[in-house]
Amino acid sequence: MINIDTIRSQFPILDRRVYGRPLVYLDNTATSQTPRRVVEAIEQMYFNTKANVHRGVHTLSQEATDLQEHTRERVARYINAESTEEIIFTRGTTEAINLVAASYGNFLENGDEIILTVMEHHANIVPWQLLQRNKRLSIKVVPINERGELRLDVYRSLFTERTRFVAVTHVSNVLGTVNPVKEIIAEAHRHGVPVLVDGAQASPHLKIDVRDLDADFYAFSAHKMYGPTGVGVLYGRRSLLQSMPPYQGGGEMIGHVSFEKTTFAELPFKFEAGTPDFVGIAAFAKALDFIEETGMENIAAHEHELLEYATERMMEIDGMRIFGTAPGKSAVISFLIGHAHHYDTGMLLDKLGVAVRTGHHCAQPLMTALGIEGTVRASFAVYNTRDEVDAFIAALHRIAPMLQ
Ligand code: 7TS
Repeated sequence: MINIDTIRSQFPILDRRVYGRPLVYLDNTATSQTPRRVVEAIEQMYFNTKANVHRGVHTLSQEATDLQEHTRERVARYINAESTEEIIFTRGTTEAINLVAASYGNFLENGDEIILTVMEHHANIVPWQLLQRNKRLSIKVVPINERGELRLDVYRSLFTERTRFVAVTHVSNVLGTVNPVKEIIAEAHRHGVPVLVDGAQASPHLKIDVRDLDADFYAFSAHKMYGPTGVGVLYGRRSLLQSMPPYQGGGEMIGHVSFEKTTFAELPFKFEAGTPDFVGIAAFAKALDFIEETGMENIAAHEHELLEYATERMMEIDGMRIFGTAPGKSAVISFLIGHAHHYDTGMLLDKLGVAVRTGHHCAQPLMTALGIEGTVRASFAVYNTRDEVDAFIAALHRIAPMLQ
């Protein structure tokens, strides 16, 4: 059980008003809000401990390095990685996926095939398409059924002897579907094919265990997990990371440099060129503290309750269409009211203090598959309340007649 008042008191932004009304923040899928302790950690670091990591003999540099490496240990524990060597800090999920595509992509050859799904975020589509500039690679796409679940029968049928990689989202940022990634990975491994899981929408809401999933790569962003912006994580299986060439070149990632020959640093530093966002990385540990203290089971149970309640009440609205009805889905509700434009709905909700996202949600192929241009999306985090759902529903009742 959670104490919602204690939780909300840690998020000062939740007290603000929009157009004179209390903010109802339902855009958590895009980014979550940040508890005070994370912002304080950033301030403390700038005021007390700002020094570049891994470079100095001096005290501040060592303290900064320790803070960064502490977060690496916390992240490894959070996803049950075997070793901190498998935790690479990036700018976010997008950069983590680009890293894998660019680096592992070197192993792909003309005629090879990659399997993606129709519900991928552009971040897990475009990096793979970029590889097609230099190689003749084909991309095969797993479709969905009417509830927004992946067609696993089709997935299984897509493998050929040229399949070299599978990249799939754990949770859809539009439909909320939680994909059976363990099963998806097991199937790929039967064909000797590695799998990247885009965990951007899973890591804030589900317990992640990369060893249980047997994932080869797992990518996520701190800013969606009550953490700071500008920090992401790529988990990679050690043996794969060891075999892969560096992504970017620069400081921190080398063993020895000469103009004749350069050697690279050990893992994970081989993939961390240049000065990282060490302040953000240090503060990210406080966001993980917040999640662990609150308890992932409590977070999931609370969000699930809000999802059920909101879904049920939304059906009161004439013409309500909800996209994504998979059992056990995550707390994301994409919808349209009759034939009203998603943008108009979102703008009117904003005027009533309710923050939702509208548009294609960086998932245009999914919109095409659904036969729509975009949706309105309400998404929940641990600090949302039933009262906020009531305010959201009241706002929908108010605007629905204006939109018909
Ligand atoms: N993958 C998924 C499934 C996502 O939902 C997002 C961001 C990303 C990757 C990219 O993450 P980033 O931190 O590197 O930007 N999704 C959204 C969204 O749904 N609305 O705004 C951002």
